[in-house]
Formats: sequence, structure tokens, C-alpha cells
Amino acid sequence: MVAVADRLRRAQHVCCLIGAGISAESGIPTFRGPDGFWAGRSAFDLATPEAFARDPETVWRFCLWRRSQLVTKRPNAGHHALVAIERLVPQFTLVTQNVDGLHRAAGSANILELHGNLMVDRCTACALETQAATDGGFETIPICPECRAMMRPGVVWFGEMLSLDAIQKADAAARSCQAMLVVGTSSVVHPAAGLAEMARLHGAFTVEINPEETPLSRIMNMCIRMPAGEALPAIVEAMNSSDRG
Ligand code: BJW
Ligand code: ZN
Repeated sequence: MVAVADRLRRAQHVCCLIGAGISAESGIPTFRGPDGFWAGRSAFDLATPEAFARDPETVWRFCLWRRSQLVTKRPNAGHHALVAIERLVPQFTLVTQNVDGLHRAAGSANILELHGNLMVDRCTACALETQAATDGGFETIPICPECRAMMRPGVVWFGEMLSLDAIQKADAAARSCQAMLVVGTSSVVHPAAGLAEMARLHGAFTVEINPEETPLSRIMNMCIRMPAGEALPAIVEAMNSSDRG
């Protein structure tokens, strides 16, 4: 941890690329794996525009089920440690693939939500965005208050473009940071996974925090095989110690 803390301390700009694993310790399932959201079902029936066009009700029910879980979930020690790191370095960019909003709830400031936000509804016609109701299910699929078209969950599905603003800022952060922490992601979804490669290519010190190996492990400068909720607070502790020492 001391080596990582030292790198973060010396960096002008730290970028963190986050995945679902950080929220696992808040009780939110990851996507892949035997206990993941998609276990026993096909991602292509739940997370593509084609699936929504074919069967909007099923996609909406999946979203509502996750929302109902989310309202009881709170940020964990990993989320809070990222807030602490942001306050300890001159420039910090948090690039998250997560749609659960827990970074904002923890108090992170400079957040790029690459895959949108589960608690947002977006109009399929005029793109109006509204904050989702948190009081459970619906009788009929939500309708846009402006143009009466069908609303959809405000997340990014496979085959859809990410927000241009978010991906451009994330790309710039990956190119300019001196250190990148890649936390709790299987690193199989692009363009997010490419950001870690970009950072490495541009000379950043890259650290993976994940109990499991990923396709990007071999290009990392360091891999910490621990849960994020243990590794990140330990890094903050080491940063504070080096500050005092
Ligand atoms: C812990 C832990 C603990 C557990 N502590 N760790 C280039 C090459 C190949 C394909 C493509 C490419 N460019 C684009 C594509 C296509 C596609 C893609 O990437 N496909 C691959 C999967 C093959 N990408 C797209 O379509 C993207 N759009 C795009 O690129 O547009 C332009 C374009 C379009 C068409 C063609 C070409 C270009 C959009 C991607 C949108 C992803 N959306 C989802 C669903 C959101 C909606 C919803 O919520 O329902 O986002 S997919 C899902 O995966 C979700 C996640 O954000 C994302 C990443 O998952 P993540 O976070 O890594 O979670 P897991 O479950 O995979 O992993 C958890 C990890 O945590 C594990 O490693 C554990 O070990 C670890 N862990 N406990 C630390 N305590
Ligand atoms: Zn509308």
C-alpha cells in the first residue's frame, strides 16, 4: 500500500476507473458471475436497445427490481476512501461504469458516469430526463410528461453510444493522469476498459484492485488482490501516514 500511496501522493492528477465490484460490499450484485444480475439470463435480453424494442416491459421490470434494491443501499468504505483520495490530490477524476449513484451519495465531486444512472428516466423521443420515482413499481410503462412518448431507463445499453461529453473527459483524464486505480471491474466492456490501456500507454502508474484476475491484469504496474473496501481505505491510511512522516 505504501508504494501505491507514494505514487498517488506524487501525482498531479489521479484518475480512478470503477466497476460494479466496489458496490458489491454495499450489497449490490455485480453483473457477471454466478451471483451477478445477469446470472441465468442473457445480457442481450436485458441490456440492448433491441431487447427494449422487442419487450420494453421485461427490461423495465428488471430496472424496477434493481431500483427497489438500490433505495436501501449505502456507500461503503471503498466509496468513502475515494472521496478521501479526491481531497488529498491536486486533480482527481472518478470515471465510473456504475449506475447506482453511490459515489455521489458518498460525496465524490468530479464524477463521470459513463453508463448513465439507473435512477433516471429518459424519453425515447425528446430525451427529456426525469428523476425516477422511488416508490416501487408501475402499472403501465412511464410516459414522457412533455411529448407522451415512452420513457426508458437512463442507462447505456450494449451497442449504444456513451455520452460524448463523459467519454471525451474520461479519455482526456486517462491520457493526462500520472496514476490510475482500476477498481472492481472485469475490464471486458469497451470503451471503458480501453481507458486503462490508454493511461498505461501515456505513462501513468496503473494499479488494479480486484480479488480476481482480469484481461487487463497483465498490463498493470501492480495488482492488489483484495476487496476494494479493504484496499482503498488502507491506501488512504498510507497516504495520510506519508503526509505526517
Ligand atoms: C470486486 C469485488 C470487491 C467483486 N472489490 N472488486 C471494442 C471491442 C469489443 C467490443 C466493443 C468494443 N467497443 C465497443 C464494443 C461493444 C460493447 C462491448 O464492450 N462489448 C464487449 C462486452 C464485448 N460496448 C458497447 O456497446 C458500448 N457502446 C459503444 O461502444 O458504443 C459505440 C459502439 C457501438 C457499437 C459497436 C461499436 C461501438 C456500451 C457499453 C454499455 C455497457 N452497459 C452495461 C449495462 C448498463 C445498463 C444496466 O445497468 O442495465 O454496463 S453492461 C455492464 O457491464 C454494465 C457495467 O457498467 C459494465 C461493466 O461491468 P463491470 O462493472 O466491470 O462489472 P462485472 O460484473 O463485469 O465485474 C465485476 C468485477 O468486480 C469482477 O472482476 C469481480 O472480480 C470484481 N469484484 N467483488 C473489488 N469487493
Ligand atoms: Zn418526450
